[in-house]
Amino acid sequence: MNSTLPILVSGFEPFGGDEVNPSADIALALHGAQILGAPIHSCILPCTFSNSIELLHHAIDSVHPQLVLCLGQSSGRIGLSLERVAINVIDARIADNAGAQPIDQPVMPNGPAAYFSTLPIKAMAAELRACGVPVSISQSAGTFVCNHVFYGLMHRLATHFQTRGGFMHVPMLPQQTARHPGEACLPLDTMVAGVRVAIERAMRTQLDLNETGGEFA
Ligand code: PCA
Repeated sequence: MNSTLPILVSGFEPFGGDEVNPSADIALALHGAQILGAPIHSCILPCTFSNSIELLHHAIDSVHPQLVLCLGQSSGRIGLSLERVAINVIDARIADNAGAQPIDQPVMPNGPAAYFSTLPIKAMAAELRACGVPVSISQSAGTFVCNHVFYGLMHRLATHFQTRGGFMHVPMLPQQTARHPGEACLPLDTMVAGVRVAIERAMRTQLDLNETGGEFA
């Protein structure tokens, strides 16, 4: 892998009535930084089914990244959450930012049922743990716009063999807990540092660690 090729990091605009989305703040904070000599390009995606994948693909085509990490805000996750799999289903619990609420639709009508992340998620999780950042492996990215974009990313990268990609959900920011009582949160600085560490470990790791990130049902 050519380590000087850029890294693409995406975040989402706020949704569901929130005024901020930590994924966008993290992506913007990393824009222009370098990791192991590779410049980071960030883009903010709309929280819409209609054009989020198209805009991500446009960013991939203009940046030519060696690695893509898409970020999204989660609810109910304690720390940073590395997604294992994107599924070919949309089942929106709320309307997206354009008012669309598709139910039981495929992301790609002729696509496979699922794609796995091609990032070394176990190694990334181990690195974050070693740095004291709360982290877990997630077996489901949900069925809303994050899973949609994750699926669209992996569908595109399935024929871009030089580019690895995956998805990380992040918890809320402390200022969001007034609107979301009881939700876990992390300070922005901790999440920015954590995403940086995770990307760096991914760049240094070709073969993922063989350690458990599994769960009981
Ligand atoms: N989180 C939502 C969509 C955008 C975001 O940041 C999700 O988990 O699907």
